[in-house]
Amino acid sequence: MRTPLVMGNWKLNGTKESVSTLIKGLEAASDAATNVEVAVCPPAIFIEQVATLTENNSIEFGAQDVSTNVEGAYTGETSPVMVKEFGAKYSLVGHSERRQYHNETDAVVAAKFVAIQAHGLVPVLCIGETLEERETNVTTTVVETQLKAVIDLAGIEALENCVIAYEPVWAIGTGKVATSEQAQEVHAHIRNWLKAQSEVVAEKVQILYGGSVKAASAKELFAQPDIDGGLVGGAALIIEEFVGIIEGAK
Ligand code: G2H
Repeated sequence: MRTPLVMGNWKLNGTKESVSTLIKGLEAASDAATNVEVAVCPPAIFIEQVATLTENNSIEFGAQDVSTNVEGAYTGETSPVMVKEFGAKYSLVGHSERRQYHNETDAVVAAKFVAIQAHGLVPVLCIGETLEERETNVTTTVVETQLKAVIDLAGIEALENCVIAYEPVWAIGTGKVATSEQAQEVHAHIRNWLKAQSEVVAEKVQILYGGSVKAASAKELFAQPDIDGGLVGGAALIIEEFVGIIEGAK
């Protein structure tokens, strides 16, 4: 059985005060949900604060992005080693906003995936199609291509120790959540496609759904056999919503 994972992606949001309020508001729900793992991905500058605030509770944390480089003349970057030093467990990689606004290609995403694992973090590999791609019926080709770039570089075994987040781009921050049937269909396709390469990976890998998840939609989404939790953006910034989503994963 795969443990459900509910992960908040705070994107470019937060203040020292709101970070503290959010973590304090989440810890009781996280500690009570013994069969659900709860994690947050704050902006890099708040990682130290989150590390301190999560020392005595069950909330895990990760970065939203890291460099492929460990150190050196790379202005503005955050190293996976730095993130690890503060006790992070995860790093997102390949979020569609990174692909879109920072021109991250499948090759860049694959290199980051390898760097994240090499330095002891678990990559949360984000994949998903645009609206145009869905409407032209190439959703499965798109997600396979995005996965294949990582498998070609890292090997299929590397996916034993990662999380996949299926995030249809058309559902991100738009309020348009994929129906549970639409999401399950793609999740099942991903798992079957992986199964043809490794049964162990297919059984083990958690596949999260992301894209406008709310407390009201979480329970039905998470009840699907191939949906192992959620990557949550906007609703992760509202304590009651995020707690409701955690409840939906129990
Ligand atoms: C998708 C998701 C979190 P939101 O980007 O990664 O954000 O829930 O706001 O659509």
